[in-house]
Amino acid sequence: MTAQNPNLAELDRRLAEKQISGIWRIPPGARPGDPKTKVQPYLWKWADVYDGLLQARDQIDIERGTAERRTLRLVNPGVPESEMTSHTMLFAFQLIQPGEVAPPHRHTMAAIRFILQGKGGYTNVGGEKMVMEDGDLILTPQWAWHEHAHEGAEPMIWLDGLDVPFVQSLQVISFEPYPEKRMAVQNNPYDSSAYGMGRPVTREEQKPAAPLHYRWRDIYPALKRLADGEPHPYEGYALEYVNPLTGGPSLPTLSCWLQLLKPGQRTRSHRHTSTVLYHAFRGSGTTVINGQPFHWEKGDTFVVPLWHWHEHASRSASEEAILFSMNDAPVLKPFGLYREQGAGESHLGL
Ligand code: 1HN
Repeated sequence: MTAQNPNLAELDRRLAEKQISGIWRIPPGARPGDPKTKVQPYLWKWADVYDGLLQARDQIDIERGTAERRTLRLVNPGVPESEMTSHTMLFAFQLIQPGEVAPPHRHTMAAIRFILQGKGGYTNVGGEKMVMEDGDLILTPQWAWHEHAHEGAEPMIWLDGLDVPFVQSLQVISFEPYPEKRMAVQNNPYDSSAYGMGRPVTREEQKPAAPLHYRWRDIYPALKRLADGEPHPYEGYALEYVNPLTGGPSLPTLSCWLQLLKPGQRTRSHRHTSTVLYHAFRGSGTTVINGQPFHWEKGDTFVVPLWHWHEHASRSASEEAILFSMNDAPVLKPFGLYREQGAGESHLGL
């Protein structure tokens, strides 16, 4: 704000020369009563993503040093210059062809993979070979070496979720290619979560610090059991993928959920200071975000920006809807910045 008083304007100018600024220069609008975000509610259609992946399949070869991943990012129209999905998180879709290897590397960003289609691909994280199946969630903790490879017959597609813009905002991005062409697969007979809550007894300490692989075949029956009970007013039926060692979120910066809406089910509206990226894994529904309806079907992806009222409704009379989601609540809660507010009754304008 430019000062009206010429003496004050002169003071501001002299201070600015010394890299000093009076707090009176902050415009009143910059101190909103409510959190404000540039991130906009938005929905990406599966047909557009899928078509883009198929075209990229024909034009991009996965190569070390150039295109290390055949990955499409979802760009939020409110933060276009960042090419990120929100101010804290990135959702991207990756396609790998039979016989290809996405070369090994590591970075200070944490990543998750949620598997969408194909068979025979695997991710190697820190030597642990995890074969990908539809609906599986696989974690790549920060600074863990990882590569993807495909021993199957048809293209594999998965959803990548990362904390890139958050790590970027802290200016602590580091990236390192693996010193060799391929990562070795650790010579242990199991992957860390093949036996649910059990851990095979081995002669040596071969186990990783925490399980990295959450299987559809385990989580889906668990979600169905949850849906035998009372629904959560704002979430329907939702499971958070927890780190069993800490009881905390999937990763230090990201929390992943799997959510079920029964046919015709609708939730009440609420808002919170975390941002959520949703991917519709099954079924169809409508999410109303600050009064604007977003209709989603299997494969669509949408963002609920922070402090935006939102409620979900299933749009099928016979089929359940399943939403996979990732949120940034873990980077808010430790600092007392997580807030949540529920509305009274549903005001879903369907
Ligand atoms: C990355 O390393 C992968 O390893 C996928 O598959 C997506 C997006 C931004 C930065 C790094 C991967 C990524 C990424």
